[in-house]
Amino acid sequence: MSILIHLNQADPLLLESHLKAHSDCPDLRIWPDCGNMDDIDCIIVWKHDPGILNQFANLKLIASYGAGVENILSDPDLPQGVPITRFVDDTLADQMAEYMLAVILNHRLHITYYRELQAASQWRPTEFSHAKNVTILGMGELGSVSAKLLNQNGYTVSGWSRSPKNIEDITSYYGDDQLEDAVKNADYILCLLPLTPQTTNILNKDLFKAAKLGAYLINAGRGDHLNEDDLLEALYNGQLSGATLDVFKSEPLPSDHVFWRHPKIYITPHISSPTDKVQVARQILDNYARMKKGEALINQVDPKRSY
Ligand code: NDP
Ligand code: OXD
Repeated sequence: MSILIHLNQADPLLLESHLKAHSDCPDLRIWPDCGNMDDIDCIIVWKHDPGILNQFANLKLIASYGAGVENILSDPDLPQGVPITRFVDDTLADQMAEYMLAVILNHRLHITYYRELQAASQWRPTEFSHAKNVTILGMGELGSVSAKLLNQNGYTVSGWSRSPKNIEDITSYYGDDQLEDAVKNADYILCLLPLTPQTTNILNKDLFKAAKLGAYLINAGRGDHLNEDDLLEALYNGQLSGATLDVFKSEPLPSDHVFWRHPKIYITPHISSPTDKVQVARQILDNYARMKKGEALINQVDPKRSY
């Protein structure tokens, strides 16, 4: 049997080389060169073309190349009952935590601002901001590690999730009823939620109004968490002081999008935590072996909760 690699906006050949480095790697095919479709019992996907997954009669495993699985779960032709796994790894969580700390430091210490002043040959010292209250929406694999790193760096951190958390020195809020309380004292609101029907559009004007005046938003979850018009309005009326966005409704962000030229918006091109190819290759082959032996899979997604 064979594994099919179907990646958009990621390099299938690079992943193939990392998979092939392992002696237990089975036959590999790269979309669209599937060969006999009945040979395929596992597909590795990232931003796959919807409608293809139900074409493989012997499919036993769908492995996401990344952590987020909303593209898989929202595929109307998703074959029912085929297990889905996602990428969970320390490297992913550590990178995200570093990104969050870097963005906050950049904002508090005005680093990018000085680069802009340099371009205009301007010497204009400004005090550091002492704002150090952070609320993280989504306290899973990534959010909890970001919370700990920020706390170790002297930030007062709260987290919001579906279920309560018990992490030393981190205040836990949970459930829809506690969302407003979670953000009301935050200088920085970080979104590390999965995209689900419940979290779509969650970064909207109600949340911004509930937040502390002048809060700063960092979204590394998904573009569809954000109501773009509400963000523009909140930046215009000062409800939010700025935003760093790593993810967008449409990626790459179209060149005529208003965000590119907005003075209070900083853009990074979905790089806050890229998949580590070495780790993902090993993890998928381990799950492939487990699937073959009928053993429990690691990092299996629960389609009922959509993440
Ligand atoms: P996890 O599944 O480990 O964590 C998800 C967290 O969100 C959990 O704490 C969960 O609560 C919480 N959550 C889910 N639904 C709700 C809800 N309705 N209300 C409140 N809380 C909710 O995911 P990861 O941490 O691994 O990844 C999170 C997301 O980050 C990914 O889905 C992806 O979209 C994004 N990502 C972005 C990357 C980038 O480069 N920009 C890289 C990797 C991931 P509970 O703990 O109670 O279950
Ligand atoms: C992911 C991502 O979900 O890169 O892994 O966004």
